[in-house]
Amino acid sequence: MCSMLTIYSNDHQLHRGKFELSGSELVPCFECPERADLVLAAVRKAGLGDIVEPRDFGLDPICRVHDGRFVQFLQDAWDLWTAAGRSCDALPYTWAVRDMQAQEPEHIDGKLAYFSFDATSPITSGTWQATKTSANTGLTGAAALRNGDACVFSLCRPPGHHAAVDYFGGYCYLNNVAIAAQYLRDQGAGKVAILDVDYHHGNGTQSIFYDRDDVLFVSIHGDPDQEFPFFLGRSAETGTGAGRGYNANFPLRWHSSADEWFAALDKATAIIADYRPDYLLISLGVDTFIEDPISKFRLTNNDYLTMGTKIAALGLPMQFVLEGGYAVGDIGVNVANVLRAAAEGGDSK
Ligand code: FKS
Ligand code: ZN
Repeated sequence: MCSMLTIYSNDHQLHRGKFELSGSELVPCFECPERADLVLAAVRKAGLGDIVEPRDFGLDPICRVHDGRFVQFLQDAWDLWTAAGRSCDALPYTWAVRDMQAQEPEHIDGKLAYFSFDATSPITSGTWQATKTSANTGLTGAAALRNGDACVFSLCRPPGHHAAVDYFGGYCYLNNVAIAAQYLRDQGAGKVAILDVDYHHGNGTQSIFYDRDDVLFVSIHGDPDQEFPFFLGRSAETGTGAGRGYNANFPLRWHSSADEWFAALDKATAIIADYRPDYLLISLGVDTFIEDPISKFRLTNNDYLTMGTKIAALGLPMQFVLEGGYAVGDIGVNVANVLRAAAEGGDSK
């Protein structure tokens, strides 16, 4: 049994997108502030341990992962958007593909396109502040691990696992789990493993660490032949250069059962155990839930207890970093179930 430290800030409420495009209709954003509010309430109710505010780490640990021009763009985007006379959320509408020239244009519409890969991630007046605090929420959790905490939960919002070195998308702007992993390395950790259990492939995290052997990335997710983000996440993607063999993808078809999901988890945890990392970071999305409105797996409330138990059985210091989950009525219960079971199985040191 270990006590679970939670890191949380109200700053996430500053990021409140209005609409996203869904099957050619504009619908209210699935990634809404209520998600984090409900997770916080469930964590409180479960009495898992202390809940603290994030510290401010400044831009340096962010820029250890992300391109400086991209970070500057995220800070400037809303002002450039309003200067262009716009008032609703900022969204890109075109992208540089294949034989086009990927270079940063002058106009905000071009910059939005250059620094993104999809149109589901609105930039609003409070997006940068919420995003920066979300990264600090991950960093504060990583610092707690470094200080000897065995179980930590970074209640991040906006999420991060789709954001790469220099592009945002999939509701993600900065890659919280990657920034935390890099921070652990910079603070002297030898090896870090990232297990991504969100329904969607963590393309950003994979891309950031793809050529490295010091951070292992393992993901279970909807098959990219059927599911967002479509262009990364296949099982043949195993890493490149020094990183060859340090990336593992377990894509599963739509409507896969909980048994199939847990069979993949067993393979994923075996790879992590073999790697013998100093720390385990978990990109925790609960959009694998049977009632999730945008996803097609079939996990139930109790399956999240099993998930927590199996992750804790690795016996590693662990940091959970919140990613997706859109069945708002159940997001709190499902996240708290993973954390409670993980804390029960966790090391007491
Ligand atoms: C319905 C299609 C939605 C975008 C899906 C983004 C998923 C985001 C996530 C994260 F953890 F990052 F939040 N397509 N209109 O759940 O992976
Ligand atoms: Zn997801």
